[in-house]
Amino acid sequence: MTTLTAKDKDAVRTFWAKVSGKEEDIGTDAVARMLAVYPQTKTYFAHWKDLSPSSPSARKHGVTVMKGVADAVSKIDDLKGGLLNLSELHAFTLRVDPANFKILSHCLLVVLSIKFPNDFTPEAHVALDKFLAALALALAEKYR
Ligand code: HNI
Repeated sequence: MTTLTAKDKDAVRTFWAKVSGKEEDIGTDAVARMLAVYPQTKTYFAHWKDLSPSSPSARKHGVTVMKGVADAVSKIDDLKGGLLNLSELHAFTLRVDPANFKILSHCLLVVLSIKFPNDFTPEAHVALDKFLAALALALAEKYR
């Protein structure tokens, strides 16, 4: 995996500053897309009352995920160490197949590109793609 350069990290932090205040909408859209486009992801949310992409549960989970991503941005220099607890939760308690981390990352990238068409330059795209790949890898850390 390509490592994040200092420039990439700066680009991620700068982009994330723009996300601030819009987390709820972005997270909701990303989770809604995940459920709609990759319906196999619904298996993890069988306990929700309503599994449709526009459900209050999807919105709530969107907020949760975005808090996790924001936390990861703050730990960008040590994602593996910083996200150990979250990795453990997904690996042992929730038992989420790590393939799904890539799916959600992709959905998030799509939503960011739609919401911030001017800021989503090729450089920002590369940096965010690398960051989300590193985040997915860090979340998968505890699986073995
Ligand atoms: Ni995920 C709970 C962060 C991907 C299924 N998830 C959380 C929590 C955070 C979080 C934060 C709350 C933890 C707590 O309660 O202490 N999840 C993230 C992040 C990503 C991610 C940052 C990737 C970018 N999670 C996924 C994926 C799935 C997933 C891809 C399944 C498709 N997560 C869950 C489930 C829960 C969860 C299930 C429990 C919450 C619930 O409502 O059931």
